Amino acid sequence: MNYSVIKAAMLPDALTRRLEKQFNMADFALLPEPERWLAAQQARVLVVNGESTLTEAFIAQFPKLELIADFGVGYDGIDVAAAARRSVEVCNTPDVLTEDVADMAMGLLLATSRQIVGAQRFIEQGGWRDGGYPWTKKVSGGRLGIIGMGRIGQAIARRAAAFDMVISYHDYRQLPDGAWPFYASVVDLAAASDFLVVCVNGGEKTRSLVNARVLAALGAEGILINIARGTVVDEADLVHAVKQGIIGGAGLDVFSHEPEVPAALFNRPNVVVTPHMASATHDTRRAMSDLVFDNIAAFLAGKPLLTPVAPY
Ligand code: 8YV
Repeated sequence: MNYSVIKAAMLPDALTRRLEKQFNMADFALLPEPERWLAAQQARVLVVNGESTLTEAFIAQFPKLELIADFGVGYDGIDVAAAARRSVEVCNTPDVLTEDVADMAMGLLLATSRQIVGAQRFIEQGGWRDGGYPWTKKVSGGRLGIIGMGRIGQAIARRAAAFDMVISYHDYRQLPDGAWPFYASVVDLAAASDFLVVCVNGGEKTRSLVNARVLAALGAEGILINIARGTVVDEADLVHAVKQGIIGGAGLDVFSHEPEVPAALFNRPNVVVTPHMASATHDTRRAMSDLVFDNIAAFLAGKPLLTPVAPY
């Protein structure tokens, strides 16, 4: 059996079928030994997703590996430097999911600030019969701090501009065009914001970038939104801040130990949680699938990758 393409993560069924048909792709986790060992010796391409963890030791199991194809834009779980040392290329799925993730950030921002989920629970539990729902926090015209002004951050800024929001940002570098005020310090950005949206890359460089100090600076009226990676926010500090009213609320699509979500965040009117679904629309998941397929097809035909990644 020829195992040149190996699936090492959850992928959409249609993409899996297409890769199986075209490249005879095998599922690493499902292969029985000794076929699994044989597959590892033969594999030229590994297909993974944005939640995958590929350490140097994991990559070393595949001596003939040439490409890691990531079904996702985030590749913080892949040791890209270790891959590069072995001349293994990495590709991801940028751009095609930008608008969906930005939509989700705005959805969480509105749902959390206006307590849309809590208000639905209020109706379902019969609360409306005893009076109206408590007043909530105004979004339009508010001060929005964006952590990570890349493609997704800028897509959020475009949407927020239509809500007349006043936008500032933090990034590891200041953008050359200076369209929005830049804060070198996340604490200072939080102190100057009513809403703080996390859309920076995950990984060691940004681990716990949003911590107790940042949350204290955001303050008792402030709302935190995270559509990036759970690792960027110190989850214990966040839970403490929510429980103690140190921040006003949180809208979260990502968590530190997915699929586990701290139960302390449940059933609070000022907290909205979703299961890492920001890019999970039919259109976008199809576009991501096509991009993964096209990258692999190009690579195996000896052509350049469509969307290679550079180590960060
Ligand atoms: C996906 C993501 O949920 O693009 C990313 O980095 O985290 C998401 O779009 C993930 O890659 C699918 O498993």
